[in-house]
Amino acid sequence: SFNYLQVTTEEKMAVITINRPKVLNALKYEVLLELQEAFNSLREDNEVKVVIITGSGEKAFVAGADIGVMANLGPLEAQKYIRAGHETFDLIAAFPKPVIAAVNGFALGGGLELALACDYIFAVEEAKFGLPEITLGIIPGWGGTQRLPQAVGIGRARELVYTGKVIDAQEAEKIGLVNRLFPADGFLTAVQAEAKTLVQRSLVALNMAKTAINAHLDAGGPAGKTVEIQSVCICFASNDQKEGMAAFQEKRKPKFTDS
Ligand code: CO8
Repeated sequence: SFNYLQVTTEEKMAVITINRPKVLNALKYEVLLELQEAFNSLREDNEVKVVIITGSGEKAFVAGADIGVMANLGPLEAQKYIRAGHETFDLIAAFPKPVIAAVNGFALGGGLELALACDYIFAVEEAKFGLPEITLGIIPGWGGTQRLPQAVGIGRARELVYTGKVIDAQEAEKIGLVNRLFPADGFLTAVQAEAKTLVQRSLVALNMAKTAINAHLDAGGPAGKTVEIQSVCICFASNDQKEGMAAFQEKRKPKFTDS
């Protein structure tokens, strides 16, 4: 019953596939709402112990928030979109069963932020990772400024956020962003085979393990996320944001002039 997701369940594992391949599975607002709906129903589903998220097509996991949607948002509309992303990814991070990101291609911007909200990441050898928001005149706004430093350390996170550079899967594995790489051929089957180990574990114990690890991650409180939301909203009041996103759509280099 979803427009932008496919959800299948087999052997106690659910697979959610984000299905907008023409725009590299970009997460427009309605996709976020559908993700929330899917997770809310899988939470109650006793036939499901593990959730795997992946992207449709061979090119991308998720190439980020939808730049076409964001390009001309006013500050309040931007705030609504930003909050929806936070609510969705917080729901996934706190989901009472393990959630694995199966990154089958580009995981950029909001796509990497989605993967970072999952318990861990498996990827194909050709996957690419990055937070290129700064090249659009904004900053990561769906938890990336908080979760990336936790995943790879503060220096590497700063470099990725300030430069917006995209790294390959081998480097992502080396810096601990990705747990393991697999060939593209048979990727989802390989991820499901790994996830089977979790199916054999106690759901109560898995839930408690996740709760305890999350308590460590959340020990700093919500202040970081609040600052991130305010900061990305400020970017949406700049000319540089309009220029950065127009340049992407016109397939040219942006000229940033705000001070
Ligand atoms: N949003 C909308 N459309 C997209 C996106 C996207 N994020 N990414 C790709 N597309 C579209 C392209 O415009 C293109 O459409 P068309 O065929 O109509 O021209 C189609 O998908 C295929 O893409 P490309 O032709 O660009 O494919 P390439 O192989 O040449 O390049 C890339 C692939 C490198 C992935 C390239 O598409 C790219 O750089 N995409 C954008 C990546 C990016 O900057 N992501 C970050 C977005 S910002 C973000 O996620 C912020 C999240 C939190 C803040 C929320 C604030 C509200």
